[in-house]
Amino acid sequence: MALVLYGYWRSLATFRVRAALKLKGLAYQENIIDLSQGEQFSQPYHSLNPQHVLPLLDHDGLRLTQSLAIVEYINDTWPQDSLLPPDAPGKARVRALAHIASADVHPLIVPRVRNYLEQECGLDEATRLKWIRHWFAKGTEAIEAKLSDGLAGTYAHGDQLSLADLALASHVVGARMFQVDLSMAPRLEGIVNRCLALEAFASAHPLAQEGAPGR
Ligand SMILES: N[C@@H](CCC(=O)N[C@@H](CS)C(=O)NCC(=O)O)C(=O)O
Repeated sequence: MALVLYGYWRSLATFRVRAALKLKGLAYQENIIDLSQGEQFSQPYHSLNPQHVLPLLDHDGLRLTQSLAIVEYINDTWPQDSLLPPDAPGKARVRALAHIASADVHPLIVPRVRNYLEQECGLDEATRLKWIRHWFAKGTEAIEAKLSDGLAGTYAHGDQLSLADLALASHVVGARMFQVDLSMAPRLEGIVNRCLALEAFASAHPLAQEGAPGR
């Protein structure tokens, strides 16, 4: 059985999948696709993922894309210590939290969007940073409100780690990369700090990867 993850140190979506692999105790190889050099558009990677985004997980020749779909695939294939609660309302809540971070916020701050804002819309760096911080702040507010429903515990959904924690950790790590003020979200920060204290999250963290500054 071989698992090959195509990723990049800075990629928040790769962080979600890397942490899931580590939580499940799965051995994998990581192939670096350097987003800063535009390697996602290179022919070898184009032939793997014509959407030109990371991550991609190859499981014995089966190519999987989209971080949340990949995490669910991992969870279905290696079901021990499930990353989804057993009940339908719980699953819906966990997925909703994951989607705020991964589907509503993250797509607004990825390199292709930042490049478009710069090259096609002529926005300078300060305005692009304002855009990024704005969308992180809106998502953070929404997540904090949802976490205040009485169902969060040590982690986003009670005391069991879930798909939501993977997405919320990537959200907070991304927000911190762009120095977003998270003081309005003490619940979110508390949950993510507890996740990041775990070896699986700490070793999957973007700044712990080859190529990250200071490594
Ligand atoms: N919804 C996708 C997002 C994929 C995505 O945008 N990945 C970023 C890195 S985190 C990327 O590869 N960006 C390349 C680009 O924007 O050119 C997922 O969760 O996998």
